[in-house]
Amino acid sequence: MDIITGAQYSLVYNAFSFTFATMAATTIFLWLGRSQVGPAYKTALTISGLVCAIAAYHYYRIFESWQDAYELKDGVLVVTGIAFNDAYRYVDWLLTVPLLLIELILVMRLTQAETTSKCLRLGFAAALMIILGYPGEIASDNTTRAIWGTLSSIPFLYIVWELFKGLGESIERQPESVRKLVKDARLITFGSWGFYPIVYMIPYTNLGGGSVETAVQIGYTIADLIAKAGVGVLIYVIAVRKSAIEYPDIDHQRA
Ligand SMILES: *C/C=C(C)/C=C/C=C(C)/C=C/C1=C(C)CCCC1(C)C
Repeated sequence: MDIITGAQYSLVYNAFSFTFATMAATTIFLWLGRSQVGPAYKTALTISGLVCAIAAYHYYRIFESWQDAYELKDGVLVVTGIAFNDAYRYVDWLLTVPLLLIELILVMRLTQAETTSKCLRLGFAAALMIILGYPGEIASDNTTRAIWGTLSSIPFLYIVWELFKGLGESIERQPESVRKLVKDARLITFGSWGFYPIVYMIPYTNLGGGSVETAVQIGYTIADLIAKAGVGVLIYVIAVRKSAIEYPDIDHQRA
């Protein structure tokens, strides 16, 4: 473990705690929101809530692991020898990243055949991207990190291509009032996802060890908040608007 300052420790500690609360609250919001949408959109909200629930659990575990890794001795922060467990993050991503792509596809309400084939291809590519990134994340030397990072970027580029090329045509078929929102959801997904490989490269900067650890933890945490809670709420708004058009008899709350 790298030596970090007391201020860096507190910053990461508070960020993990805040993120646990935000993910848990968003889960409740998204699941309660199911009652405001038509039947075709309920699964999209169930899955969006599930993503935040899985993340809330893992942030709680990450938070505990962070507490176990350091202790204050005579006013000085020291490492306890219990390693901070980065695997929670990657296990979380392995579950949530395919689900995030599925929630985006579900809210578009494509044909059944299109939905199945896109969910399978994108879900598989997303899982592969995370699996290939992990050996690099835990590697102690930067060459190994670069090799696995490069391999992981191949499925990542495929996903970006599918989001823009494959889903592009389907977006043009969305009702006009939600077309821009669906495009925004795709753009925010792309923007926040693009942030992860940048954070992954922080160890190549000439920041000191403790600052690298802090910047990586804060960077991934911000990206997770946008990609999971932020996109989840956007999916909710799209689902409510589309339901108002497609199920005029349901009493929707305006969103
Ligand atoms: C909720 C978590 C999300 C949306 C995580 C997304 C993660 C990525 C897009 C990670 C991508 C990576 C690369 C493209 C190369 C370097 C290794 C990774 C795994 C950080």
